Amino acid sequence: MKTKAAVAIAAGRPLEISEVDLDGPRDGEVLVEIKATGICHTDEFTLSGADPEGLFPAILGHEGAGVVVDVGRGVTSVSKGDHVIPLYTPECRQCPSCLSRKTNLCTAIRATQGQGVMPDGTSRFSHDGDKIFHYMGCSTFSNFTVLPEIAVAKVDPAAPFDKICYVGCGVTTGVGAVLNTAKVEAGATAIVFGLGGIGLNVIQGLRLAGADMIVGVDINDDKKAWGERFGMTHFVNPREAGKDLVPHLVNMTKRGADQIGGADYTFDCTGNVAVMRQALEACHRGWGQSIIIGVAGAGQEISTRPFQLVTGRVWKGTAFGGARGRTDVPKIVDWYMAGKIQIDPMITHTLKLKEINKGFELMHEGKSIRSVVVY
Ligand code: NAD
Ligand code: AHE
Ligand code: ZN
Repeated sequence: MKTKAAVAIAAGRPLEISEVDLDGPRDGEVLVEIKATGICHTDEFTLSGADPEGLFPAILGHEGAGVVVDVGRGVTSVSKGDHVIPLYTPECRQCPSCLSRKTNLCTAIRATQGQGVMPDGTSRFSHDGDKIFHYMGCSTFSNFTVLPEIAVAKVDPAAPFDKICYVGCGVTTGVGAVLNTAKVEAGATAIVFGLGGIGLNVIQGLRLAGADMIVGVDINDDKKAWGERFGMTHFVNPREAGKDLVPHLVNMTKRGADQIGGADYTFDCTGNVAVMRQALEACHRGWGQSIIIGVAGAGQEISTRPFQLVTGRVWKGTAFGGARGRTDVPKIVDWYMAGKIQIDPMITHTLKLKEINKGFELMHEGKSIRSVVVY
């Protein structure tokens, strides 16, 4: 079949809208009509050329929602007409990682996913006979896409596609980092670095968990009002705190008799390795945990004095908020439908596919929280 898609031809180039060829689903695969897709900073990261796994030409996008329109042989868990969210972290429930119950990082198809192909080693996308790579196993910047059955979560059909597509990455990552990875307890103090599409969801996760003090840190002052909307209690612009940002944050979070300071939990939602260090060092001595969510470019490394860890601070990372997609994503959609979490106000821009490059410009300019393309 033919489908409309935004194709990433090469690193650093705007996406090109074209009609591409899409082969139907093979055994264990489903064909999904994508109804809406968000644009996440990770799409920008890969398009920029900073992603060591980046392949071109590819169809990017990993934050979608849509309808199953066809199924391959052997598919049992979804049928035509089901509303689904594609999962860049699938959940096979059979691999050693899924069975361990210790991680959400299903390994069933990770190798081929990183090579931009389906589990059988081939791509379903092409143009004039030339292969186009899949991206993160999702390729939601195409109106129709093919996914393995284990990489779709069936969700409430009453939920609006143009909002729940955000659950496909940003909402689940932010809220999940708090609830699944950090396991924040009521009364905790927390600092969130970077108040974009992920950081604001960390903030709403912290509010849900009952955190007392939620400090937001961003170089863009416009983010102060955004953070406050979702539960942030204090805001710091690092450009004003200068070199003293970490002591400033430690001082702000002093509580209790010992007056040592430092947060119980910090979250990096920037992808900047210097910020990751600040986030670790702004943790409380003895128990503070710093969660890395941001994705850093090829060749970049984190560093700190080992003494920071010797004295009890913990560095952790999280992918997709530690969520097991087929199990947890439908629940998060239900939370949204029940009004437990907010999505609508974070979707600042709704675009047509032909306007998708505008979504990347808005992100660069710091003017959007989430842009969503509606097909
Ligand atoms: P975004 O562009 O919407 O937000 C980034 C925010 O960080 C912006 O508000 C920006 O002003 C702020 N910022 C930039 N430099 C800063 C600095 N030095 N100090 C403080 N704030 C700073 O991006 P997003 O969509 O929220 O994504 C954030 C990061 O999370 C990206 O690196 C993205 O690739 C990553 N990500 C990771 C996962 C995961 O599963 N681990 C999932 C989604 C996104
Ligand atoms: N390809 C990059 C890493 C990118 C990365 O860390 N991706 C996150 C999801 S970001 C979603 O917006 C992730 O899930 N990582 C776990 C995994 O298995 O990819 C690189 O550095 O090579
Ligand atoms: Zn993402």
